[in-house]
Amino acid sequence: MSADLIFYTNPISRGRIVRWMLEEVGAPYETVLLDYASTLKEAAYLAINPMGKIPAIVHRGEVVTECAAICAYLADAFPAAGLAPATSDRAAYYRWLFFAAGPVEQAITNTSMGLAPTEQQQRMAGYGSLDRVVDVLEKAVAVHPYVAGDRFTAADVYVGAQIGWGMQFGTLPKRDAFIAYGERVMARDAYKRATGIDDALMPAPEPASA
Ligand SMILES: N[C@@H](CCC(=O)N[C@@H](CS)C(=O)NCC(=O)O)C(=O)O
Repeated sequence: MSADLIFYTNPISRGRIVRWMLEEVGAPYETVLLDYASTLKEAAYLAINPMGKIPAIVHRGEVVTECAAICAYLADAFPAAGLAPATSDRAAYYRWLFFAAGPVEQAITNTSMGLAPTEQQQRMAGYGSLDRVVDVLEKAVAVHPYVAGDRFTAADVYVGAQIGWGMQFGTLPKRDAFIAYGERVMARDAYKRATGIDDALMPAPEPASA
């Protein structure tokens, strides 16, 4: 019988965000590793995610894709982990989760591809400009210890991963608020466990040629 919760990933991918969330939740899951050059675009996986992208999860037969959606879904599916605020208290939680998955992600991607909207285009681009996004994100993580208040939630997994990787790859500036927030969320045991698992799955480096 197949597992209740299946995780499709590759250690060199956004799947690391979902691994972190899975480790926060603490439910058992089966990992299926996919290869960029082959299995990711084969029919068996396209039947799960027709985008041919990772990560994805299948929980009790239901597919969830998109990292931010997976984080929110897992928080709701496993309420004992306490990773979602009460439904009456989700304003900041939804706001910053979607802000990170939309404007932040798009601004970082476009900028790293050398695309910068003109002032006119910024009105149409959902993120406006990278500078504006960075300023708003900085304030969002500086008000409270966590992005939705005093308690760590699934939104911190996603926002924390965006900020951590953004600073690591130089796509976000190393502002004090980002550094302090990044250190806070990445100090979590679940983050360290997830990183350890994915690091151990990394391909061995090519031997240096003589
Ligand atoms: N919006 C998606 C992005 C997923 C994505 O682009 N995944 C990359 C790896 S980080 C991928 O699968 N790329 C392989 C490809 O497009 O062929 C999410 O948040 O999950």
